[in-house]
Amino acid sequence: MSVWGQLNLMDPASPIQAEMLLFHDHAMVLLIGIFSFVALIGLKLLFNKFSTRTMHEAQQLETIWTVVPALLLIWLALPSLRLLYLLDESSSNGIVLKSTGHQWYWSYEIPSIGVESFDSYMIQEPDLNTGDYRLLEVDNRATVPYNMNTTVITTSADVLHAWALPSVGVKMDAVPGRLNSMGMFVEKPGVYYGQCSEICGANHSFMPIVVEAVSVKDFLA
Ligand SMILES: [Cu+2]
Repeated sequence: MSVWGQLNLMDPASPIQAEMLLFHDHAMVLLIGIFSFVALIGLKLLFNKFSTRTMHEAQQLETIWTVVPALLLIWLALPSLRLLYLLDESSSNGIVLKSTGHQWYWSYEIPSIGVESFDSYMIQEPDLNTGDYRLLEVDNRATVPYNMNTTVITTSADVLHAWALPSVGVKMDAVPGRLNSMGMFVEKPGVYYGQCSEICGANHSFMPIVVEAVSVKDFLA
């Protein structure tokens, strides 16, 4: 992947992540707009000789610079709230993928089809094949069906971890003694990469997450 490619967000593989990307762009429009405007005004003030020493009030101007930012904030807040509630949506159908964080690997379980707990360790650098991603490949991938609701349940066996899969818009804390669940809907077949997202100790950087989305038929096989 090129340097510039790495600066982009990953391509969305779920409707939720597509919404998040749109919201990111929406927020950036506001952010870049405000930043440019303030920079412009700042420069203009630096380079002119106007003085405001004798000006005590400007009611109209003050009204405008109060109301306009308030409207801009509403313009930011409403889509943000919408996204928040969309994220909270979870369905009770579909399969459950249970992921447990350990120092320093993940283990997975799919109880509804009788997949017993298995460990997913990072592949060490000397063992990588050509084209593999360094620090991202694992020996046993978690598998989920695509175009179907999946619930991810996560917990931890030792310290805090976080299960994150950016391209499907899932990021969830793995807390010892507690189950967190989140809806996941992968709409395209593929292999998706993520990393533990809570500083969890010495090998925090070396417990990647790999999920493979396959068709329901292949999944059951
Ligand atoms: Cu961790």
